[in-house]
Amino acid sequence: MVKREELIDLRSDTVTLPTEEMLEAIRHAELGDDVFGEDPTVNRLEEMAAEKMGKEAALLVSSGTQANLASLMSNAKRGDAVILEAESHMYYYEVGGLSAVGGLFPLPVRGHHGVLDPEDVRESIRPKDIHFPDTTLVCIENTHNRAGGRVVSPNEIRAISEVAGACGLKLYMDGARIFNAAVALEVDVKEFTKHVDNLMFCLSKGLSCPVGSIIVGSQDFVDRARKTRKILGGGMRQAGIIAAPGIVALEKMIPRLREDHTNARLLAEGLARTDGLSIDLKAVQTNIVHLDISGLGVTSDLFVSKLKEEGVLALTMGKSKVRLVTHRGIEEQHVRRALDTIRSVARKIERKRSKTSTC
Ligand code: TLP
Repeated sequence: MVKREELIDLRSDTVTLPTEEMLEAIRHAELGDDVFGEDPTVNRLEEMAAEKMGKEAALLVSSGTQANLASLMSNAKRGDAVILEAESHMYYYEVGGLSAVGGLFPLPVRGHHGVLDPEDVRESIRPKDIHFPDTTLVCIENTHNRAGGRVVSPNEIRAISEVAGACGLKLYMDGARIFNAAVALEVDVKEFTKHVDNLMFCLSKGLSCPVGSIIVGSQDFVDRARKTRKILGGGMRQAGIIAAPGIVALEKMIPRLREDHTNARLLAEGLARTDGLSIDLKAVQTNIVHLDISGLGVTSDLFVSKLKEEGVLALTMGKSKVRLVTHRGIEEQHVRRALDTIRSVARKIERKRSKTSTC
């Protein structure tokens, strides 16, 4: 069994630990009761986030899932229909919260590598009719998790926003990894945010904070989201201990996401040259690598468990797909070691398979 400290954890960028500077910032944070609006550190982080995103206001929440749910509920009323990508995190991984808690009716639309086609959006909007729920919101995800960290470009967002706007719908972005998108295209994050009404982004992923996500939008929208957060039990008291590392993240941690992208590319290119494994290299645009192992003839569960025995942690993404994510703490040397391990596990499976098939 490989020792915990020797494991190479490529399951998610959520496993990142706070930096020393973040821990120091937590230790010295000026605190107050945030439900009374009196935590100066939270207030400062929210102002910084709004400014960075080019919007009026921001709200710190506990998680990306809570940010999405509070945002959906603040953008649409119970019974409304919401258009979202069929593989999106909100539709796929959030326990159906938008219906279970928000009372919203999802209209999933399949995108192309996670990107909605504006014409498909137009067609999926239900006309005003006594039989239909009101369609009031379109949601996009950037970068797109299940599409392997694919960037939705500012032009693609603009085209969707034109259809949404023309039909009187709001546009919301799950921008959990929006800074990865900005770093990948080397543009200011406002190039993405200017086309959406509101969005959320996560502090707790590549930016390395221990907890937290931020909702950003108009003052009026954020006021509603604040109330919705309270309904969801998400009003926090001395939340400055969460906000303090968030400030460090916004000030210092964004440019280094580039290293994660470089490491993901190194990993992807190495794996693409391995028998039995295939990767769509064009799809590797940020810090996520999707590996297709169907050529090995084993399930992804088995493959992932073999990797774990050898000290590499990965996630299954379906029967024959495996996800690897780079992040702070994964250096080039770890990528090279992970490459050797993954290749050797694949080779062993191949060898076993060819032995059994010749008998
Ligand atoms: N994604 C997690 C898992 O839930 C799959 C991960 O490891 O990638 N939006 C997007 C696009 C996300 O990828 C995630 C988390 C969330 C929202 C939810 O964030 P949290 O985990 O903070 O609730």
